Amino acid sequence: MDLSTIIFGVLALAFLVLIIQAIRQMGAPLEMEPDEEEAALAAAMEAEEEPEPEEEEEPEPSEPEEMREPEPQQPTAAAPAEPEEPEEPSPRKKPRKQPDRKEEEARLRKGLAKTRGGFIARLGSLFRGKHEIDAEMLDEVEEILFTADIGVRTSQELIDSLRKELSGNKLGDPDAIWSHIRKRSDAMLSGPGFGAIEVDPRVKPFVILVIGVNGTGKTTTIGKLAARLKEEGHEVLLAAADTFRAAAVEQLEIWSERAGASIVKPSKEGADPSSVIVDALKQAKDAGVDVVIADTAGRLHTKANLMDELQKVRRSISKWVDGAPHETLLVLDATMGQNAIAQATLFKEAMDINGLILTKLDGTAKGGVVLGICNELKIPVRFIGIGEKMEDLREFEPRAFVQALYQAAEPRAD
Ligand SMILES: Nc1nc2c(ncn2[C@@H]2O[C@H](COP(=O)(O)OP(=O)(O)O)[C@@H](O)[C@H]2O)c(=O)[nH]1
Ligand SMILES: [Mg+2]
Repeated sequence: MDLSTIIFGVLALAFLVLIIQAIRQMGAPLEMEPDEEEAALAAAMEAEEEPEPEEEEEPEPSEPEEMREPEPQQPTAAAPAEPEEPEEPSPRKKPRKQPDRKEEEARLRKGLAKTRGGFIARLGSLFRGKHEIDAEMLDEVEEILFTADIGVRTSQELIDSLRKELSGNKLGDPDAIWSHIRKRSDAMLSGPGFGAIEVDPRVKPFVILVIGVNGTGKTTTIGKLAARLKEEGHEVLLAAADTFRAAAVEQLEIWSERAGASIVKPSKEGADPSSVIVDALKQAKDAGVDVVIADTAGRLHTKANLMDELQKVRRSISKWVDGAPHETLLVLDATMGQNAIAQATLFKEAMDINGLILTKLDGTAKGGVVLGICNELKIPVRFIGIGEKMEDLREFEPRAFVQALYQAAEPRAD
C-alpha cells in the first residue's frame, strides 16, 4: 500500500464521518427538545384556562331599587318611553272632555281607599321592613289571600303561581312576592274587552240592556251612563222596564232629566217589561235616536222567573233590532264581596253578558272581589262606580286600578 492510497482512505473516512454527522443534525429538529415540549404544553393549558374570566364582582344585588320591579309609571309625563296607547278611531260623535289625569287618579285612589285597607294593606304591613321572608310568612300570605274577598279559586291560583314562580332564592324576597301578586292581579283584570262601551255608529239604535239584582245600582248607573253618552254627542233614550215598582220608574225619570235623555215609561205599574222596551225601540227608530238603554227589574227571590223574564226581554229586543242587544251589562255591587261572584255566575248561565259594572267600590273593603269575578267569569269590567254622583262612573282601566289599589300599600312606600 503506497502513501497516496493511505491518505485517500483517511480522507474518505473523514468525509463519511462528516456526512453521517450532517444527516443526524438534519433529523434532530423533527423531535422536540423535552424542555420545549413542556413549555408548549404549559402554554396550551394556560390557553385553556384563560377564558375563565376574572370573577368580576357582580353589581351588588343588595341595591334594592334596581332589583325591584320598576314602579308603575305615571301614565302621563313619567312614561315617555312607553308607547302611548294608540287612540282607536272613536265612534264617539264628540270627543269626551278629557278629565285631568292627576285629578282622576287621586279620585280613584280615594274611591278605593277602603278596598286598599283590606287584604292589600294586610299584605303590605306583613312585608314592611322585611328583607327576607320564610316559609312561615308565606303561610301568612296564604291566609291573608284566603280571607280576602277574591274568592277561593282565585286565592288558590294566586298562591300556586306564587309558590311556582318564586321557588329557590327568590322565595325569600318580599319585593319579588309583592310584585308577583301585583302582576298577576293586572293579568287577571286585563282580559279582552275591558273599558268603555264603544257605540257602533252603523247601528241605530244601539241597544244596551242592563241587568242585575235589585239594589246593586242599575238605575243609578244607567243615569250616569246616559250622561256620559250624551256628553259624547249621542241621542239617548231610556226604557223604564223595571215595571214592578212605581218608585223605580220615578228614579229613572229623575236621572233622565239630569242626563238630558228621553224616557219611555210603562203605561201602568206591573206592565209587561218587554212591551216597554219594544215601545222604546219603536220610538228610537222613528226619532233616529242613537242609543237605547233598558233598565230592568232584578228580584232574586224569584230567580227562575227573573231569568225567564230577562230572556224574554232579550228575545223581544232582538226581534225589533238586528243583532240587539248590542251590550248586555251586568251590574254587581262590590259590597257584596264573594256573593257578587255567585250572582255573576248565576246570571251568566242565563244570559250572554258582554260586560260588568262594579258599583259601590267607594263604600267597601271588598273591592278585591273584582279580581275573583274577572278571573272566574272571564267577563270584562266596563265601568266601576265609586260614588253616587253623575261623575262617579269610571271607565275601568286595569292598570290604573291595580296601581290605585296597591301603590299606597307598597311595603317600601313609607
Ligand atoms: N256609594 C255608592 N252608592 C251607589 C253607587 N251606585 C249606586 N249607588 C247607590 O245604591 C243604591 C241602589 O241603587 P239603584 O240604582 O236604585 O239600584 P237598582 O235597584 O239596581 O236600580 C242607591 O242609593 C244608589 O245611590 C256607587 O257607585 N257608590
Ligand atoms: Mg232600579
